Amino acid sequence: REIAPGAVHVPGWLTLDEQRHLVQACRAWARDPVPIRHTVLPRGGVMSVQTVCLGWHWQPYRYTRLAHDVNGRQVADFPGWLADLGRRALSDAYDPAVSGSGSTTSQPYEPSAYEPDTALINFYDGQAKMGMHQDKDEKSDAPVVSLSIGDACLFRFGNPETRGRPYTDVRLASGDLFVFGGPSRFAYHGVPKVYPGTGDPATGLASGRLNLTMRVTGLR
Ligand code: MD5
Ligand code: FE
Repeated sequence: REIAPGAVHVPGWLTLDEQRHLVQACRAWARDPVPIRHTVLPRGGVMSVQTVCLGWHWQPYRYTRLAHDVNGRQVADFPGWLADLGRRALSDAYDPAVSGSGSTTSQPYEPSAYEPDTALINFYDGQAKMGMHQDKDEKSDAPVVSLSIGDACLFRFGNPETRGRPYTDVRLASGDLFVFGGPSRFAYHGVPKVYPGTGDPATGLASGRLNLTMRVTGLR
């Protein structure tokens, strides 16, 4: 379903096997080489979400190779299989036959040209939230691919102009794909609520919500 031009939600895109594989991979990345942590914001706030990165380490508001604010180590490489999954995500999200998206903004980006070089893996416990924000630390307007596993959440997708209305509330559940491209790439968005107990333990995640986003930093 196309939520806004270039913003496409594909419910149940990941198979249970793919979700299990991603949960296992995220479990390993959450320990080594840089442990998952609550990001501390420059003004002293602590995010309720826990984050670990691949390829490039994000700390507000820049990307570095070394996790200076955690243990100083270089983050794990962005694996080729994950980039392949990202290209498949783009190609399905912008394929009207798969996503039901209108033809108006289909294929705002050529999937085979997509080379994501960073992933942010966010873990939400039952109380975690993410306030409305824009992702503009990337020096590229390539789409963001977002994958959700575990407990469902309320995802608030806004507009590129203001933090407030108009916005569209979407429930993101385990296995859902969301692609943010074209005019939606720099829209405000947030996660006001997680719905504890709504995930399937068969994914390997007993509680909480995992969100993995792939991005192009535009750095080298
Ligand atoms: C989440 N993550 O569920 C959300 C979903 C983040 C973040 O917001 O920054 O880690 S991904 C939503 C998203 C990410 C990047 C760009 C855009 C939306 N967008 O351009 O609208 O943990
Ligand atoms: Fe974001």
